[in-house]
Amino acid sequence: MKKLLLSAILLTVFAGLCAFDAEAKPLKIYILVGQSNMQGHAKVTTFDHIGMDPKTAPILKEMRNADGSPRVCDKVWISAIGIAEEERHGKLTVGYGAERNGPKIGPEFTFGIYMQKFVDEPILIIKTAWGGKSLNTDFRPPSAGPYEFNEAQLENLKKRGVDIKQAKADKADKTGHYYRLMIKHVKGVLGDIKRVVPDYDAKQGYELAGFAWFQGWNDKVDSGTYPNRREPGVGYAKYGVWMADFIRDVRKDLNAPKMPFVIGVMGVGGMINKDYNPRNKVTHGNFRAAMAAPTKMPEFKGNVVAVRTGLYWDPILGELAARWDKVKSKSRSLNKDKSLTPAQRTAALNKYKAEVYTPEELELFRKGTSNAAYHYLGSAKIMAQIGKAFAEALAATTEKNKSTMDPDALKRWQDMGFGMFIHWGPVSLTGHEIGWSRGRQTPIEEYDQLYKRFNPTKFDADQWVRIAKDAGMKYMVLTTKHHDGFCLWPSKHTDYHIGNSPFKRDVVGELAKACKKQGIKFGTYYSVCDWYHPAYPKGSPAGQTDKPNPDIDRYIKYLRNQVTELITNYGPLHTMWFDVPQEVYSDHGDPTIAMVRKLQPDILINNRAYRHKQDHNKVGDYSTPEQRVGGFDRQRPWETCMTICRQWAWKPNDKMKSAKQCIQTLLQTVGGDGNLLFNVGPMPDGLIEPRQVERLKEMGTWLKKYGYSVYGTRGGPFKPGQWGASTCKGNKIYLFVMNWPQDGSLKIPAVGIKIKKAKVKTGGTVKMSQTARIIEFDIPKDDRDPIATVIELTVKGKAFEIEPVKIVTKSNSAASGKQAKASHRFSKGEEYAPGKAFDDDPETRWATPSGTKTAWLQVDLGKEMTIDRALINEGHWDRVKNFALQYKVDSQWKTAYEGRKIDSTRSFAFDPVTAHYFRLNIFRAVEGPTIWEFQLFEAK
Ligand code: FHN
Repeated sequence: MKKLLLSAILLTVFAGLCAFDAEAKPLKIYILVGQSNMQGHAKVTTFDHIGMDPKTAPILKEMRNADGSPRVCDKVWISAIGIAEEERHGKLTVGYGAERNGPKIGPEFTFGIYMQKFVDEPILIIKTAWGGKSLNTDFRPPSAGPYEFNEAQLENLKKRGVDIKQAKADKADKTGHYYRLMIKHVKGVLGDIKRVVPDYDAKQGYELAGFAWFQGWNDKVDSGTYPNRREPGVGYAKYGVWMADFIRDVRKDLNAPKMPFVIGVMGVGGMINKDYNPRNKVTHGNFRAAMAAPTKMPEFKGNVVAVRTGLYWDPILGELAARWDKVKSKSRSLNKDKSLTPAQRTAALNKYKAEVYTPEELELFRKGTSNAAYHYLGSAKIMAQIGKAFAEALAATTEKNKSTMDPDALKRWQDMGFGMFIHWGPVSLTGHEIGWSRGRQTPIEEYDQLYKRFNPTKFDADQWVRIAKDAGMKYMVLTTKHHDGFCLWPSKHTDYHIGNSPFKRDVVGELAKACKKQGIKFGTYYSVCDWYHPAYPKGSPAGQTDKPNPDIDRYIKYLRNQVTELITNYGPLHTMWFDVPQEVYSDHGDPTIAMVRKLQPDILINNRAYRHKQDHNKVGDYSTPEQRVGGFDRQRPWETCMTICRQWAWKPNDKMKSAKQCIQTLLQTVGGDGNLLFNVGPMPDGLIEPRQVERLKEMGTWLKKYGYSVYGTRGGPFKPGQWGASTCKGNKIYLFVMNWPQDGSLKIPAVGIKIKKAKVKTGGTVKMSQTARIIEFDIPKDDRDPIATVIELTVKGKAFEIEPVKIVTKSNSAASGKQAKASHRFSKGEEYAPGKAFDDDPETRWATPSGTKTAWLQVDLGKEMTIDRALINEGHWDRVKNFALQYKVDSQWKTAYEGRKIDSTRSFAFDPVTAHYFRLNIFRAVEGPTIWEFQLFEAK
């Protein structure tokens, strides 16, 4: 009995500790510092207003219990000073804003709620915030040195008869006082965490996981310290310098060198745009830029971010508040009118109010505000969003720094290898290209009305998914919103969506469901650029026009809301396929990526989430070569996206690729260790064109037979080329021989592998011989498959561990390896020399400087030869628009063949001509032409 009792007691004690779970991680501690707006002057009485906006209503749900009482966070502790005489500490709830006329909240309430959600562990917030404090003096960090009065200030003090010495002494006293108070309090709390977090166990330790700074007002209005406030980049530059000092000193003093920082950039009045109050536009703009300056410093890249709080300003409340200033001055003037009785005064004031506000407006103003504009109107709606944004930004920074692509998700995706891309929307009614035809082939007004007659009644998501499955595709990516801004799901963040078309049905939803049902992975394409959305800076045609009221921050908010909607409503998605991030860079892109990862940790994100200043292949989880097969690469995951016809969206009688082209493209892609995302553009009635369905079925038929050589394989070890491509899995290598060398057998470098067995999977027999250097395969012509002869090789050990090698099959081009010269060269080096077009290696090319519009490439065959056929490989560039194949006779160039387009690899036959020198003369190219292979074949 006694033993049972003892173990019961132990159990409860242990259970108690479990609240903080035995293998408790270090307690994450977040520090919130600033002045009155970090104190927080948003009264709890303004909470209801949050619920009146569908966008913020979900936040209110997190802030209140079902019975409407404020939430008390069980796993968030807080210690706060500066909000009241004494320190306040306990479980986070309302009332940790400024105490006077409370209860109030600052950013700490939603910061704590959302930060705890992000980290999913107990957290501690230490908040030190005092009203009316500046960075230049009160929070001045030690390494900023003493405060120096400038000439103008000293002048001014003298004029006011102030004792300079005393003034300097007073300033010295004040200098850094609140910086030291902050550090002292934080260290005090860290010294005895159990005092504020009863369940804290010193053994678990703590981690200073983030710092949020929300200050600014007292510096912005300080024309003494910042005399040239109107000078951009100069006026407030010192603030940025001291802010950087502050970050370094805090990290040093708290021994947290890597602690991520969020700077809450002032945003009273909203984002600075043409409607911003002109009186303050310049100075406020300069000050906000100075506040965010540290985020641009290399040492702070990725670990100091800015949150532009203007995003969360409520313009309606702001406008109502502006009117209240009139009421206040009216009241002041009535108060001065001694002829009025109090009752008359009140009546007059109420009459005036009724002129200024409608009853609804006054109600809204009362409901939504509780303090002055510089305290963000005391609006809990604004403060709650700011707190959440601070948490998101810190989580994003931390997340980004932990770069968390889910490797298993990547493996699953690579094993799939082949997916369907779908470009669709009301534009299909026109047969022109999606997005790009807006303001070109189709006037903008007409384009934007297309959805009113978009009614694809034959749309059947199950049928599309079946077509993809029958094609051997394992995943699908749909354009949920392309550059034209139209949404194929009933988004609650815009009216420009399928729900407001005659069709009404949720295309994204139905397709996501159908994919799930048939075991196909579903992903969403989402265009970052939006030439339709008023806040996105660029417009149609082709993003080459400027919008009248650009507001990139507002647009990014819209983008993040929609991306969240897609993941939340239709997830889990296998990928978020962003596109054309024209005006969006890392400062907006990284937090978006982190947000997406947070919403779905195993999602894959492509490399078009934002424009990377140096190398777009550093963005996201995989690269996306377009309309060309990417280069062999086993390090950086990649996926070629390509159209089955020419256009992305449906176009009547668009030129469709042959089955051979389609299947060879797939094999060249997986042979390069890439995935192929093959695009169809469904018709406006909702059907995928029968001829495209047929073509896809042909691919499916091939994959039904030989899919084992594609799915779950890796590219190589024999790199793709004109000869073909190879994949490997386990101890198998699959050769896809697409072009047999003219001299008969395929010779591949032995690379130290012993082929134990070779089997022709496409039928027939293979004669294989191997020496230490070369392995030779020969298959009778009749057994060679016109699309790809599949030869399965069995090797000892893991085939993937064989060092990848290139197979350059000597073409029987008369020009192969011959002397070459050209009118232009991309660079002095050999890399893009003319000879690269005659080396039988489809991975090398002759290139010309960008902007080159005409050029020629000449080869010396070494003697007179009679030629009647040429092959030109322009890779994926499609730049040559008019050219001639010429040969020199009596030092005159004559034309053997003239053409308009090469477009990837084409061979041209012409009447036999005899000459020593031949050239490709390019009369017109859209961009610096580049040729990967130029081959000439003797007339038989
Ligand atoms: O402009 C788009 C185009 O319409 C299409 O969506 C492709 C797909 O990768 N991406 C852009 C062009 O790079």
